Amino acid sequence: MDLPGIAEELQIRCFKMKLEELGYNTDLEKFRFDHHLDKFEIGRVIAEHKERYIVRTDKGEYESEITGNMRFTAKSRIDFPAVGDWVALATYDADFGIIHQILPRFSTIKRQAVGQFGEVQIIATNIDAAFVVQAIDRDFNINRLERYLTICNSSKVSPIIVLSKIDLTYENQVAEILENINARIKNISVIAISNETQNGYAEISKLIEAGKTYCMLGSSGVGKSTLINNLSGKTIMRTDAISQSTNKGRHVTSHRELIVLENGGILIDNPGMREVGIADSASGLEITFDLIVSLSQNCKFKDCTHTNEIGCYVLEAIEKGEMDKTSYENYLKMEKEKAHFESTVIEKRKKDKEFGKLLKNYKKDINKNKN
Ligand SMILES: Nc1nc2c(ncn2[C@@H]2O[C@H](COP(=O)(O)OP(=O)(O)O)[C@@H](O)[C@H]2O)c(=O)[nH]1
Ligand SMILES: [Mg+2]
Ligand SMILES: [Zn+2]
Repeated sequence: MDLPGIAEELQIRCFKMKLEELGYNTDLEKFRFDHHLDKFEIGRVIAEHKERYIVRTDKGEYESEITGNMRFTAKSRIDFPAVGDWVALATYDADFGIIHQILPRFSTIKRQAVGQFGEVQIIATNIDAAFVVQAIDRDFNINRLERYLTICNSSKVSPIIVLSKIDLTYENQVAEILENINARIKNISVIAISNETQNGYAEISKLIEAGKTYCMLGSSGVGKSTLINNLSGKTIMRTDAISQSTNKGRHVTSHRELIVLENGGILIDNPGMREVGIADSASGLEITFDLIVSLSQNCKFKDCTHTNEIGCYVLEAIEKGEMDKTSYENYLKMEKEKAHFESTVIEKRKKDKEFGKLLKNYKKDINKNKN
């Protein structure tokens, strides 16, 4: 009898079972196998803070850093690990690890970094669906909602809209807002909830599937962490009321950003975002504003900008009341941002290239002087 073989197999099975609870799947296992990563542990990044990562494997949690080589070859933020990533990890001691490789991401939610044009920032990776949360109070803004949807659509992540804090208003106001959303945004589920009364929780729970990963998107203070805590039945995420006077305590990063619910669903919380810039969301815009895309096929000119052209079908539709004017204006604004983003990326690449040349010549000069 081949006892070690059986033991080994059991161990492998056990290893897979546990990682699967974190969302590990056969595609990732195939990659691990094909790339001979068996000398590493496989784990998922469950929190990040200033280039230190907490990685969860089947054996526990490891505070981790990346290899020097990984940092050296990184071309942008995209090449660094992010919450949601699967990584190959060398572990040392009971709780320290070095990340050697990021396994392929099946989806990446990113945005334009605030104040750094041309730079993108990863919000989370390997996400199946995103809950876009807006509170029904003064946070509510359909333009911003379309912005989040565009980000989801360009990331291949399906969005679900969550309207929170409905306990703060009357039922007919909730109905009115739902109507407004439905007039502009089609084919996306909208769930109205209250973290106080837990109204709407059943509907949300029904959507969450075991082994799938969900990300919370939305401004600070809308109730994302409270929702995760309540769904998990534990206080895992730090909740945080915004202090309007000092602005302090705004971006409270919780210790763990990725958690597994009892029903097997995996949730990623997100520190709030004050701005969500549009990065490379060309296809995202087209999906979110599919009505504009289908209307524009009838425009007289192929390169119609839908702003002042004669024979523009989009403008005609607005005139006839078939297309929402504010939604159209929101589209134009994001389209402009996208164009600006693209041009700054090109500009940045040019500068990087020039700098590279400069460095090369400089090195040449030094070598010349040496000889
Ligand atoms: N009335 C009401 N307050 C809520 C609701 N959800 C969250 N809050 C409160 O709003 C504040 C911010 O909540 P938090 O979950 O930290 O928001 P986050 O920044 O989106 O994670 C806290 O004081 C919560 O108690 C809700 O549905 N109704
Ligand atoms: Mg929070
Ligand atoms: Zn047009």
